[in-house]
Amino acid sequence: MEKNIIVALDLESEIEAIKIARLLKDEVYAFKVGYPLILNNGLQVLTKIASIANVIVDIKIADIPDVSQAIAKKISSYGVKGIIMQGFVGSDTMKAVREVSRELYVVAEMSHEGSLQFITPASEKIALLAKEVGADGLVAPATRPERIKVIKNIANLPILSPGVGTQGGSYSEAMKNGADYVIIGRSIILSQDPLQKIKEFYNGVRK
Ligand code: BMP
Repeated sequence: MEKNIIVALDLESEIEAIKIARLLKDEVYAFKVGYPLILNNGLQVLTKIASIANVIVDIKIADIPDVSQAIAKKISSYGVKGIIMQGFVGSDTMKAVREVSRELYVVAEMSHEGSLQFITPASEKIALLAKEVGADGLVAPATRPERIKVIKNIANLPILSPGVGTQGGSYSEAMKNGADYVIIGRSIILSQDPLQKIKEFYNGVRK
């Protein structure tokens, strides 16, 4: 079975992140690296994690096209597999980031409660625009698995789904509803035994 968990390395310590990355590298599709690691250790941390396994950078780019493109270009020079951006900024920014990114993942809908206020009402349109600009995948919430299905049906793009474990979503429900990859952070990285934890998701012990 292809490993389809993306572990979110939301840690401040580079030493700890590298330790977990080495431990889990054969069990993940990729590691998601975002602000906690980058702000505490600099962009070089991306190259270090990328030498262990695939890295998807999640700084949810959401600026005007030129600035977003400059950010994505800089990030892309660190040997990473993909970049996550916000979709609510619209297709001009998406196109600009697309041009300079290896793989581009667009957030269609978020997993937290606040998404319902602005993002969820626009998520289907975001998904369609992301498809039009040639995104490689969409982010859709495991906390609302029925939304994964809707977003997948609309855009027919691979879905990366966060919100499993600590946020209350379920790995198996996300998969049943069409998630291709599931993003999991705290319930794996803060566990006493991350390797055992990730295996429990794969073998169904942990839902
Ligand atoms: P955790 O499993 O610890 O809740 O982490 C989820 C990860 O997914 C975090 O890195 C967070 O930034 C990201 N994420 C999310 O939780 N919801 C979204 O809608 C989009 C995300 O990128």
